[in-house]
Amino acid sequence: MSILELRLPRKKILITSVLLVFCANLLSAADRPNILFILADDQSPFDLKMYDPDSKLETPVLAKLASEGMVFDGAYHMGSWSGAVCTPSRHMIMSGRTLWHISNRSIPKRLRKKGAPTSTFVPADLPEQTMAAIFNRAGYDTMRTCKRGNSFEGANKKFTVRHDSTKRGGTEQTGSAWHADQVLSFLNAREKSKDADPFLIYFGFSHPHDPRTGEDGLLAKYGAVNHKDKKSLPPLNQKQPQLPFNYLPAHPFHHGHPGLRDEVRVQGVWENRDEATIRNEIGREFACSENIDIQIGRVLKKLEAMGELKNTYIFYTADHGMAIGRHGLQGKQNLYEHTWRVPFIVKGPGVKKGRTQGNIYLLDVLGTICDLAGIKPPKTVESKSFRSVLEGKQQTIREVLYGAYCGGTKPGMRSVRKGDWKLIKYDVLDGKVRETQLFNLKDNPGELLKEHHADAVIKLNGNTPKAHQLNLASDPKYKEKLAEMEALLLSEMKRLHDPYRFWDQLK
Ligand SMILES: [Ca+2]
Repeated sequence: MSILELRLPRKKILITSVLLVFCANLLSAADRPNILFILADDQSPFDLKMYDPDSKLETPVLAKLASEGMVFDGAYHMGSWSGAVCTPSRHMIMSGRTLWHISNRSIPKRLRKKGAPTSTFVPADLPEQTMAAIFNRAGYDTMRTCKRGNSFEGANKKFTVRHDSTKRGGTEQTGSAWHADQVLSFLNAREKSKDADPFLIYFGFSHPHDPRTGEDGLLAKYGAVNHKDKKSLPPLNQKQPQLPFNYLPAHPFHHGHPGLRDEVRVQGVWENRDEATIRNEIGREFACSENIDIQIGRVLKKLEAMGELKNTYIFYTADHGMAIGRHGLQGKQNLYEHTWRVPFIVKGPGVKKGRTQGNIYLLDVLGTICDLAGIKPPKTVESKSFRSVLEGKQQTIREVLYGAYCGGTKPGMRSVRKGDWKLIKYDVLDGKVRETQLFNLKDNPGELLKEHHADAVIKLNGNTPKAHQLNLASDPKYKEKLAEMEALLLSEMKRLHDPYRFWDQLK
């Protein structure tokens, strides 16, 4: 019995309680969760079996992560004002801000405030309010590996340990293994120095972004070759993945970005959309994606051996999706689900197992990891925390989703989704292309168009669409729904400070 208790017996309970609370606070400080944020570069959710059971891609590590954690069916990137869709996507991830609030480049010169050095919507000290800066201030050790460029350099510089390099080769030194090696050296150093601070690791890959130079063994598994000869087509091989079920040999109208690199200059594809080219290219993509899975496995194994896995939130996603033959497109500059959506898996303490809609943007990650780590995010962060979804208390945090592609001719493309309904509009090439698409994603999840119903396409992709799986925008039955979605799009454009308007939005 202590002297304190002898002298103050009646206060014993109170003092003991105070001491207990004090100790508990110390404990929670030391026990703050680690964050491992894993980002693939250019990956459609539908490449992965958990989003398309027919996919040939084998990712056992991600499959295990998904079975032990939560898989999101409604995770989106908000869009892009540049052909380099990576750039705004990564700005949004780093700052937790919406598309028209992240960079001066997003606002056309004629619409900027006269003399203003930066957009009205971009705080001057934004890099100080980004992921690593916030977590550094909260006492976290921050580490990052990723590709170089097409990113938010001001935010990237804030990571205490940083090893960025673009690694798109087919060997350990030149490919995805290099990124995993950087994370493993950080963890080895941490183990050696017995560092107990919580960590935030930003584990980015340079793949499966093109050129999709896979490792030989993995390429062979998917029947693919690193095709470099523009004058010939790659060989067909039965091991190659089949054509996507929403494949088209050409998009029905121009996408609005003439000369777009991703649609005309990608090594191995160029302007070809034939079966051999697309199947070989998907095989290359899968070879790169399986390698990513292997590399994630190495890092998770290390965390487990260190006893850190249980206290780590693991996020797996991509900066945006990808077409590779779907809808006759090749790149990331469109707003179909394969490209607007991203894969999204989370595992960690208190995360319920299963599937959820979520309706989140990548920009919600920052607010959410702050929430999970007990950090108050700065006012600049526009994320909505989806912690309640991770804990199984809610299915979704957003009713309405907005998407933009504005990197080619203006105003470009816009999309809006609410429930099962989705609208996409195109106003490009100086008014030469003005198109509206209305889909019911429950009835037509692949966003099939009338072109998918052509006999030649059905023969090629082996998929017979149902009669109603069409763009419903011109169907009089859905006139009211169309008007509702058009109004919703305009209200989202205004709410998010989209500086453009479409032909039929101008009064
Ligand atoms: Ca990308």
